[in-house]
Amino acid sequence: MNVDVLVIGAGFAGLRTLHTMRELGLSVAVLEAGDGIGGVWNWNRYPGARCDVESYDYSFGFSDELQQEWRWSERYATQPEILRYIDHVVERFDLRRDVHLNRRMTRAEFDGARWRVTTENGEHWSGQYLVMAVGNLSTTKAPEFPGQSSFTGRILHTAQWPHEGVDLDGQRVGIIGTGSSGMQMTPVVAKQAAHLTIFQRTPNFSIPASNAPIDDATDAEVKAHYAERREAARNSPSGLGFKPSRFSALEVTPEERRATYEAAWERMGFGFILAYYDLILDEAANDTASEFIREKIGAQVDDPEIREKLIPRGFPFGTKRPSVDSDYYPTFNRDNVTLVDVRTDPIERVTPTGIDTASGHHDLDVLVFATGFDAMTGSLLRPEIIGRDGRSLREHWVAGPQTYLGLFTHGFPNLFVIAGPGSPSLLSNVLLSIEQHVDWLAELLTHMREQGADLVEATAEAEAGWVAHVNERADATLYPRAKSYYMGDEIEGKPRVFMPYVGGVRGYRRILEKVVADGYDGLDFSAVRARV
Ligand code: N01
Repeated sequence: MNVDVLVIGAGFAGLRTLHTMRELGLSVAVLEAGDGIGGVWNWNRYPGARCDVESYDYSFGFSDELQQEWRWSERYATQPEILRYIDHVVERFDLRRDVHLNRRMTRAEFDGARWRVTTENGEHWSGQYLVMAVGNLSTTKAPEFPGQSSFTGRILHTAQWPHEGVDLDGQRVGIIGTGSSGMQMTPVVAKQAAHLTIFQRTPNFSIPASNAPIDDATDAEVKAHYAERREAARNSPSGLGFKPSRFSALEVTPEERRATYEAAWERMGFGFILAYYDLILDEAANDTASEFIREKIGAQVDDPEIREKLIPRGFPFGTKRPSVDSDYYPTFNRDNVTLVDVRTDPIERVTPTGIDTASGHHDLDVLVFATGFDAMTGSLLRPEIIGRDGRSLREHWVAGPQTYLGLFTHGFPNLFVIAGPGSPSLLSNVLLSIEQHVDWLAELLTHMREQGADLVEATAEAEAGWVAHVNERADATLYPRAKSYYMGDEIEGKPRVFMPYVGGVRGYRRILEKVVADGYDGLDFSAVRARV
């Protein structure tokens, strides 16, 4: 089937692209690998899954009617509530008819004018534009331990959770991984399971979510000032509306600093990192925050040995994506919960009845992998994408993602990546970053139509300049100090480069605006009439 715009992925990014491109009068088809709409929110159905960005901000801002009519029930929405919201959006804007489920793109090739796409089920599609809306955390990572196939219980991955749910009542459950997914799941599963064993490799920093139901007065207040809230988010570094402090953590008294941290701990979630402007820039400044959080984590755990295992050390707070938790640490005070530190007590093998670590055997009925994703590039490099001159994206990105503005790749005309590597993406409220990209692309395509251009491609110079800028900005921060998925550390052999853009949502928007003001600087347009 031939359309103007082929979109890969029916999560928030794909749906927003569909809606906006349709409004431009373009024909659009969205190909989705899964059997449902919703992207990560369709896949990640593990118990306790919820968003750690506030509901009012983690929602579409393009329609005032939509944001006025939708009623969020909690400060941080659960996965089922977000999926209901997505469903509402799909119905309200009549999106379903252009979404094609169970169509995993396996190959895309540029033929000089259009993108020719093949799906796993053998279908052929073509589009003048190819929009990759595949998400940054969508290709799951599932390590294989020796003996794993002999396990007689059930093996699950948080990001491929069965739609019908899993009854964990009275089961002996093991969870490998203590990132956001593992941390969210732990307190919920501990209440259901007969016994829960957590296999932890790297203890991470976590701030309390301070989740709460939203009452009518709060809802009315937010909705009365929604436009200002969105504007504040757009003008903040992370798209969460938090303004960074103008002060250094090192220029205030210890008493002042403590009061600031106490307030941030109670309310700010991710915003904690902005309590002082230099927390992510200066190690001594960061140490003050890291130490405060370590103390707070320790205070929640009774047993000194377990406490010691849970306290993060060896990397600055915020450099490895922190979590926002609800009762994670007190869960380790329960009698039915065991913590295994696999750095000192490594997993040796999976047996038919559980896991053998160096110190002994752990009986399990269910083994959950909360081991995360091949982040940022996983879903872009899994399919074969062949650009101009027969060069593949895998070849072009062999040393790490090469993009201009995180949107374009030289040699791949009319291919756009939404909220991908080289853009604020995972360092931002990704929903806001998605909308920023889609709106900017809509402007670009309108410009192309007005100019009679069919193709747009980043120049090699613009791409090289942007990659250098992304790295320079990252190197001026503490981010590269941690082993993290921002740096590609989660997958062995992945190039070690910093992938998101640290310049912030507001700074990035200014760059996008300047590119337009400078006549789409860094982009080449050509008028080869598309062959359909
Ligand atoms: O994945 P992760 P996640 N042996 O990569 C461990 C978003 N998210 O699914 O740190 C033992 O963070 C690994 O250990 P280590 C959010 O952006 C959002 O939890 O590599 N352990 C780590 O502990 C988040 O950051 C929400 O040493 C192994 C864990 O598995 C992102 O998704 C909710 C291992 C993986 O943590 C990913 O979170 C949930 C091995 N071989 C997720 N391999 C929201 O609320 C890996 N690990 C929006």
